Amino acid sequence: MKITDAKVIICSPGRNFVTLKIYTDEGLTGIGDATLNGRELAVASYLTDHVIPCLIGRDPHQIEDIWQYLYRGAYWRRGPVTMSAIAGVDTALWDIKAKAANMPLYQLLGGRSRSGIMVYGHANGRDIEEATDEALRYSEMGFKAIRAQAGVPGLKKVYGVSSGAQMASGAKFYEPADSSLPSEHDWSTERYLDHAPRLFEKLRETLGWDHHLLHDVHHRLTPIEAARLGKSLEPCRLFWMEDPTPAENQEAFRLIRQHTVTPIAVGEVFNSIWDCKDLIQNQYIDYIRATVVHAGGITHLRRIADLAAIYQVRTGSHGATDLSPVCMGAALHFDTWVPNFGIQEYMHHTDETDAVFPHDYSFRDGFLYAGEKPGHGVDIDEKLAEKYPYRRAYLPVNRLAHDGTLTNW
Ligand code: GCO
Ligand code: MG
Repeated sequence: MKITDAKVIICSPGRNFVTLKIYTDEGLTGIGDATLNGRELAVASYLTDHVIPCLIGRDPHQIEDIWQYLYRGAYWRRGPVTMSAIAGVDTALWDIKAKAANMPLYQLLGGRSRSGIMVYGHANGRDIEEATDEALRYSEMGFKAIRAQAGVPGLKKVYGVSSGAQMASGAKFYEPADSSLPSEHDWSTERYLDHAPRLFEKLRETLGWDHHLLHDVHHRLTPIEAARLGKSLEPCRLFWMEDPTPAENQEAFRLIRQHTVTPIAVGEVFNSIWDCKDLIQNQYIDYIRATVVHAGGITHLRRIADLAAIYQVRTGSHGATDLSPVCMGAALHFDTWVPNFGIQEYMHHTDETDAVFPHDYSFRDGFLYAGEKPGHGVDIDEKLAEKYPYRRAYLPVNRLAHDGTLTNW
């Protein structure tokens, strides 16, 4: 088989997505997600201008060789743009290989390791009461694991909390890139550290102890602040505390680890095994959240998961709405196979997005199930996609409430 062509499809059915479609001389096609929230066009150019010309004429079955060719061949290794582009190619090639084998992708990876994929949904509210009502709603929808976020008294806008309008429309999600130029949020660590434990006390009081509860810190704390948060949340027995501090310096997690037994998850912004290596080998973390789309595709994510398995670190892949259904489909096949699976994030896409990307995965009673169609089971309706052209949209920035210093959100 030979690759005859490839093209990048950019569309915005509610939000922006970049999809790579690869064509072969045998008529089989495959698609991969290459979306990088807020920097979509950089990946699209990387693919169109620099990667696609190198793919034509290659054998799509040589997935590993093509991965190495793109990774080593560029000389400039790693980074979110490069690795999302490679992920788009890699995912499309696995899709083609599985279609050629007439098997669902998880079968090629090594077969089924579990009956379904436990997912966590996002309950959030402007205050503790609203977040608790949302958590109850998620419990009624069947979720066994719920991530909870609440507004903080005295702060106007906190990332991860839906706007009033979104809540009123009954949305089960917030949109990460909410504006054509970055919107400005405010932050106070002092207020947050006093408030967050109260949210989880209320959730345990209301929901009891049967649900897994998760919380995302969005890299906002220093290691010692994160240690304090982890300690104060211990009585509420969290499934994990996510992104407690930025991980550019992996060593920063040692201090958190020394002070708390609240499990730690990190990795949604990681793009290679090198971002995870020290965290995993030193057992500073419990869950690695790298994804198919941002960490070089299935070929590379498998390597990360295998390293993690040696140290009893489990997977917990990022699955926000800015990762397209193509990524979700591929992730679910990966999750169905991977031996050290932990949990999968699941934020509902909009109906427009679901229509553009027909898929065969399904949600039932707190679990997602990969479909049985050959490939990863997700397609793109190109005609419909054309109706939703790209619209610039950015993630917010965050400033300290008392003096406006730019900080992490
Ligand atoms: C999560 C995330 C998202 C990200 C977003 C960035 O855990 O789901 O933190 O909200 O911020 O996906 O593009
Ligand atoms: Mg997160």
